[in-house]
Amino acid sequence: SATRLPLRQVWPDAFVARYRAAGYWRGETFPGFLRERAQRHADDVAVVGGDTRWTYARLWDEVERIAAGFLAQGLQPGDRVIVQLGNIPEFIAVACALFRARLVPVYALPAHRITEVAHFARKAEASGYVVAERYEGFDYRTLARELQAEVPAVGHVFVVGDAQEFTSVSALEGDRAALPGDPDPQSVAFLQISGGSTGLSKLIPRTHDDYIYSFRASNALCGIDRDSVYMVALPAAHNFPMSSPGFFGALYAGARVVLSPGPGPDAAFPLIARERVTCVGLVPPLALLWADAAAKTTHDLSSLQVVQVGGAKLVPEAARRVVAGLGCTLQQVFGMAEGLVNYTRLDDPDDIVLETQGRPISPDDEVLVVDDHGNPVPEGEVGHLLTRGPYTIRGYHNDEAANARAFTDDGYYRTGDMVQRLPGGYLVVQGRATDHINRAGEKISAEEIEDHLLAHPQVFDAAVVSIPDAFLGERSCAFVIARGEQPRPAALKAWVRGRGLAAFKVPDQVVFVDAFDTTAVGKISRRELRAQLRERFLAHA
Ligand code: J2J
Repeated sequence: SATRLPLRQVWPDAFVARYRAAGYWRGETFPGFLRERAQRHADDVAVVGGDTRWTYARLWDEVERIAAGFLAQGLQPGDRVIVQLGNIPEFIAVACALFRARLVPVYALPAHRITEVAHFARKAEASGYVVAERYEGFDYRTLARELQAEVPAVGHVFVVGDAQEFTSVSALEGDRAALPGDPDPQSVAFLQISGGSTGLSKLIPRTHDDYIYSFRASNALCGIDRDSVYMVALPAAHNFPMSSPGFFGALYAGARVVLSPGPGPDAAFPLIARERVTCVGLVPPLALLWADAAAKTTHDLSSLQVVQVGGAKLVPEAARRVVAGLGCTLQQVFGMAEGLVNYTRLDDPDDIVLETQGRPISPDDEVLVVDDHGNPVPEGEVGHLLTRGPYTIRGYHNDEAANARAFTDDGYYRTGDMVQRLPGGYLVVQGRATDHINRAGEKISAEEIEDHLLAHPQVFDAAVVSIPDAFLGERSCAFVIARGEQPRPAALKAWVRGRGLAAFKVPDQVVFVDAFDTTAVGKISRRELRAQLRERFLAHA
């Protein structure tokens, strides 16, 4: 049987006491609040997506049915279940059903493929996998077969739609009276996926108490109440549309969640008009696309009150275009799945909204800006951002080596971001200390892609670098030294794709070089090498 993993995320006792006393951790749980909303707002519409419109009562009914079905199929409370669903109502029903059955969702993105999903399955010691028959043209049952072949411990596969040899989600049934009581609020509710700056993605354990605090507090800062209509335009598995305030914040408020089948204006605008959407979260390139499309659209976007932009840096000039194009309040959001989320406030002056990435949610978010030696830098100077607080994790799941690197002895998370702190605690993101590519909000680890390139027989060495991109913000460029005959760039891209990775990780560009200039100071670090290559590339661009 699977190892019993620590299902409690442990903050030191003094911090637990402090976060409770301050009223951040209230002992609420996902099933607890959802059941209450189903009673109080029974006939209000909770979730809209595709042809589905679920009231709060109906959503809860689905949650109980699916939860009882998971247990009837043999899953045991505490088991981890990978959820890989797109922006469909079943995403929400399945996640909440797992909470209800005391199972632990592990969220994968629809873009992830076998290599990533198998890694999550091993790392989480997962015993279940939930997919849709098909999403964006891809058949996930194929992926399920590959996963079971690679990681046989994943014994249960559930499919939304035609299940073939697997178990159909819509047919799940079980004894609802046998469902367990609500979980310990301090227990781990789910595992979120990290962007992963060094090598493979890490798993982020979030508790009921800490996560619910983050979106309850977000609601107040983002203007979400029972009358709000929140649109999920980014992939629902992303922490941003899930919790900042996200669809969970919206459900907590008794508001309406509208799932857009795609992030672009074509999919989203008609839904905004039809459902009178009031709030949406976007990454910068999308926000700019929306702003341009808004000028030409015939759809009525006048219901939009707040457009949030985050996940990657929104430069002031782009921020101005977004405000001008969409004509509503802009909110910058600088967050991370590990915890800390910063918002510009809805009533902040224009210069703050246009030029900063906001300030933390909580008075108890502790933020340090330090130099390379860990010493605090003066206000206004750029340094490494470290943080701890009532919704920031103290460690990754099942990853001692990563924890030793990513957390200080006194429990601060090293975000890897370089920031400047202004008066009032506002942060401006000025770069990062780790080598990942932030491709329109999707984070790509340079090291992970280099490892896949190095596995190619015609690759002698490779360095993956982020290059500024007018549309994406950043794109990825692989500098490659060939071994023997030089492969075609397209062949190398296909190789990375063929290694079973998400499409967004395929290098946007491949540049062949004869050698890496590592002679000057003898051996240099990969990090220095990547920086050098970036500079060389930009000088010639
Ligand atoms: C610059 N960099 C940013 C911003 C994130 C809300 C919003 C976003 C995320 C997210 C999230 C940025 N300007 N406005 O989880 O709840 C970069 C930083 C950060 C990393 C985290 C949320 N907003 N970033 O993007 O876990 O480098 O979370 O450390 O995907 O994205 O990525 P992720």
